[in-house]
Amino acid sequence: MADLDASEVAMSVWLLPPFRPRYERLSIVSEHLSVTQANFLPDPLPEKLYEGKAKVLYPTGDPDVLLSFFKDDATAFNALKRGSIARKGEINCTLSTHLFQLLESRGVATHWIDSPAADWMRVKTVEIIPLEVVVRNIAAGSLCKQTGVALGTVIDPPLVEFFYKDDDLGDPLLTPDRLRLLKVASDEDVEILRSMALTINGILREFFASCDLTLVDFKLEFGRERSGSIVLADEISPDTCRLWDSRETDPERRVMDKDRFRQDLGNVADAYEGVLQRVLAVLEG
Ligand code: ADP
Ligand code: AIR
Ligand code: ASP
Repeated sequence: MADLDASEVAMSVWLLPPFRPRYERLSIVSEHLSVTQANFLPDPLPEKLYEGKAKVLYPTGDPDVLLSFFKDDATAFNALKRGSIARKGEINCTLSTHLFQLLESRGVATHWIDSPAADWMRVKTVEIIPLEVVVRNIAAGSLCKQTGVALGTVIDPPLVEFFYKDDDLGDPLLTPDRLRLLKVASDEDVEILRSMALTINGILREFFASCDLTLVDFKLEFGRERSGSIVLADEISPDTCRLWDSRETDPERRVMDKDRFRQDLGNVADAYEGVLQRVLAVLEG
């Protein structure tokens, strides 16, 4: 979706049938997925704009608004490993919804509009900046693999890293000079992304701590609205965050995120469910 062009969306949208409110739920099968079509969806469901590894984007009657369907499909290592995690779509969409709302309430602009069903989110159309912005509070994953820093080393102040969002290239880590060479974002925008990422880290870290979850690291994506302003986009979930059970010290049992799938640790769906339950308990408590 990195090269989504608002005029292309507009072109495809004006041809769509109008929204028709419908109150019965009926199952339909589109090319790749079976969804329960509800009254918020155009009938028939329009051609998808984009299908990625974890989500499908659909146009709406408004070119500035997209519908994002969260799939149960799971991939890792640039889709070399594929599988499915029960209820992942609903869990990731629900968690993202709550976390985007939390961030909005603390002054962080996001693409989130609403969530008309557990696995559907309405978002503002943005032009995705092709960078994966990773914040690390504790060493894990590629940082350990590439630098030899021991797993679990506390990183203070947190590390902010920029990866080039390009599956064909394997999402390489960028240096400041490579960032400038690629011109994917100006120096000024890179500083805005860094500052937003650190603000988001502060808010999420504190929130997850209240759920007895340690926010080890996470990946963010940002986009530009038609007005030019930069907003947080995509999702925040156990697919995109490393979360450790802070009540647990065992290095395998504490893992409550996609690393259970990546490393074949088992009980993957239970871990995602556990994160949702802890978050809901705090929000509803
Ligand atoms: P991937 O493309 O990496 O396989 P997904 O399956 O999650 O990832 O697909 C969602 C796609 O939608 C991503 O490419 C993401 O950058 C893009 N995206 C996320 N939010 C928006 C938005 N508000 N507007 C346009 N594109 C978006
Ligand atoms: N991430 C990176 N690319 C895709 C995702 N989801 C997330 C991981 C982890 C963080 O970014 O889930 O939380 C850092 O990943 P890594 O592999 O660089 O250590
Ligand atoms: N999101 C990437 C993939 O699906 C990388 C990962 O999460 O491991 O392959």
